[in-house]
Amino acid sequence: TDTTRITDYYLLDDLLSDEHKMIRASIRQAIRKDVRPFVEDAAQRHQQIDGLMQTLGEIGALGACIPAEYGGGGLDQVAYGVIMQELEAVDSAVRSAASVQSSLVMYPIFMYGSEEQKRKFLPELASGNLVGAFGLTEPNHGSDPRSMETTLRKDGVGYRLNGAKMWITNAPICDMAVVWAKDEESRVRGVLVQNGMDGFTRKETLHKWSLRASCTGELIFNEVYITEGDLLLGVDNMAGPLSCLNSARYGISWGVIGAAVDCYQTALRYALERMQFGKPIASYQLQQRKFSEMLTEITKAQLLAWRLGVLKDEGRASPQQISMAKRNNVQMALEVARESRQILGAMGIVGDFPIMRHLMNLESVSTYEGTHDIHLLITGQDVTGISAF
Ligand code: TGC
Ligand code: FAD
Repeated sequence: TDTTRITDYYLLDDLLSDEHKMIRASIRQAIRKDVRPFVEDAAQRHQQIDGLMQTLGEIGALGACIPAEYGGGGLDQVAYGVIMQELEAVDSAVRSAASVQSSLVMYPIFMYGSEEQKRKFLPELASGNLVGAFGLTEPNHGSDPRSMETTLRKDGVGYRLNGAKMWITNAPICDMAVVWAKDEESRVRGVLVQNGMDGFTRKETLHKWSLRASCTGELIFNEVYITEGDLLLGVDNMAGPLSCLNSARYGISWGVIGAAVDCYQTALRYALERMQFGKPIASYQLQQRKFSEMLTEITKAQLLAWRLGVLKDEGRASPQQISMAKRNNVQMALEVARESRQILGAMGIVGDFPIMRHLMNLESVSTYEGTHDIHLLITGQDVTGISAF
């Protein structure tokens, strides 16, 4: 038996349908052929992967849960999770691209947009012909988006959008963005901003040590004219952006397992071959403890993600349950990446292996979509009934 292949220790595949397994196999095969060969170079050069969104569209990795009539996959939540896991096994930047497009751009248009907006944007986003971005975070408001300063002011029959969003995935290359702003009654409104609108500019954030194969940047609005048709009329409070986060955070809870497994398998293969003191390093108890603990934590994370997916499919997953899984699984993946890097010794720091890249990526994943601390406070509030924010 090739022990490095065993990462489904509790035979959780039995919990997946044949369709889930088929989707996983097809995404795995495509992503490893069409994207993985280019990831390391893109990350080293701090450039996004050429044509990534279109590739993701072609292989069916965008809008998995959006109905087929709008170009989506019409799949269930577990299928979405399985897809995210395959993407993040390659690189968190790849999963990030799909998370933003599917959960943060397509989802709000589907949930809160008009029929016209759905028909106009969803098929183009699903195919990857359009790249979307999600603007919630601002320079002065990250964990506390409710205090946002971006405004939507009435101007004749339309509105004027002013403000700035920061740390926005795909901002520099986006064709359109779902942007959250406060109107004059302090209601939180969703606005569809398109590239080319007067007063809308984008700026790239440089020198990142993390998610280097993904581009991040600012969205800046200076008196951008917005019509009624550019607004998402189905929501006017924080539940709008926060509901999108539920979907993306859920995807991350699956995705990071992919990154963790990639690190674990790499380290195990290495430890079985690397000889020190005349024996493979995998034969030493200290290293075996690391592998045992990593596999235990991976297995617990798999169970959490799978169960959350089932609850989500039944419409029973609470935001607080999603927070618990996002926080736990990202922390698990970070620890697995760190341990795996140690096991490779000096070899752990070079790009010949994917571990350091995963490790650096996961630092961002632990911050975005709600920080490690914020998710703990969400659980704390749920347990005690007292907000500690
Ligand atoms: P709070 O007063 O608790 O709630 C305000 C209203 O929203 C409702 N709500 C939710 N609805 C749906 N889903 C959720 N998860 C919800 N959480 C709260 C709530 O019921 C209430 O509704 P109503 O009708 O009673 O008014 O909200 P708060 O302002 O005190 O904030 C709570 C807090 C801190 C948990 C929230 O602000 C938060 O989650 N902060 C973290 C910010 C965050 O996660 N930002 C992510 C930005 S996007 C991103 O990072 C993309 S990375 C993309 C990638 O590359 O993958
Ligand atoms: P802050 O909120 O300033 O937090 C700083 C520290 O203080 C953290 O450790 C936090 O846990 C802690 N803290 C904050 N409040 C409390 C409290 N009440 N109690 C205890 N500790 C607290 N945002 C988008 O809208 N769209 C995107 O596409 C997007 N993509 C991103 C891509 C990358 C690569 C990164 C790094 C971020 C991205 N973000 C995006 C932003 C991300 O969501 C924020 O960085 C995140 O929400 C945290 O906000 P902040 O960085 O301002 O940190």
